[in-house]
Amino acid sequence: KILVIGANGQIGSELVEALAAQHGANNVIAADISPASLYGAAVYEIIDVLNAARITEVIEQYQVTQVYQLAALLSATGEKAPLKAWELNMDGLLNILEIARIRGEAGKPLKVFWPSSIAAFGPNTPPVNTPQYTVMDPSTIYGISKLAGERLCEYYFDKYGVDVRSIRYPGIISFKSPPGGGTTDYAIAIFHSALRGEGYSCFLEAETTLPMIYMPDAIRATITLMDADAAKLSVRSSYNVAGLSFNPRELAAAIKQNLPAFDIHYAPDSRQAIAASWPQSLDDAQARTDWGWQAQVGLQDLVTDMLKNIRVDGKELAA
Ligand code: VAH
Repeated sequence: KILVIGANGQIGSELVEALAAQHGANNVIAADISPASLYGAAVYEIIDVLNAARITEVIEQYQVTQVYQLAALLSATGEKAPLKAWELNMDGLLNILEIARIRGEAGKPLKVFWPSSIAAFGPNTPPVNTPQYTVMDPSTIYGISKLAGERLCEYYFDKYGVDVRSIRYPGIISFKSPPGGGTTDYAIAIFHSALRGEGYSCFLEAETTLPMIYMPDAIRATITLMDADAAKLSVRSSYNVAGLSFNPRELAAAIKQNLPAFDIHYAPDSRQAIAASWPQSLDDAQARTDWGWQAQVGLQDLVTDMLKNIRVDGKELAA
């Protein structure tokens, strides 16, 4: 059985769907701190990831063998509540790693997935084709929690043999669930504005290039890594995974090709400094070598698919 904690989030909601399709809906337990609202999972439990006893109770009840720990506060939200972000992001991960250690020692091993982020890099990280191993000086509490989390994952693997696996996600673009307080979420909000026939006021500067990934590629990367042969994995901190890189100007131009009336203007806010501290593109050669990663979705396909599928205010709209 597979447990997804943070199932109501941007990644969690789609990961539950994909895992249910692969393993059968009754083998996927969707859990979040709030009641099941958005994503009609077959099996749903309320879990606060800061409550280790509750996590253990659900793992025991369903004989869980895989846990995806996705509950977190993202970059922009984290800067408004740094201590809350640190506690949730770090203690949430530590609870899962400790449970996996204890169960492993009792002969009931858990395979764990935990998301890192390009936010784990910082202003002194080489920004173009950022290597798997490099300078990492994150300047947001979210990024600091991701760097610390990566070190914890590698520590629990090396010291206790916990089979924890991780991906440094780029900015994830999707249409199924509302984004959760990220800096890269301009690239989702822009589509809502375009489809409402409104101009978009972008909170990043036109030339701020960031590594991004379309949700279907992000989900495929996650499941491929979790299904990979453990012996092939040379990285137990977190893998660089690249989708595509673009900036607001390039994204707006691609949208304009489909919706000629669309217009963008720029009103950078505090999120510009966050984005400017992150890389522009990633070297994901290690993921390609170890577990066959290969991005499939480029900018034109992403724009076409988003315009076709995004629901603005719950209404289907002809793109
Ligand atoms: C954020 N979408 O903006 C998340 C992600 C790389 C960005 O971590 O915080």
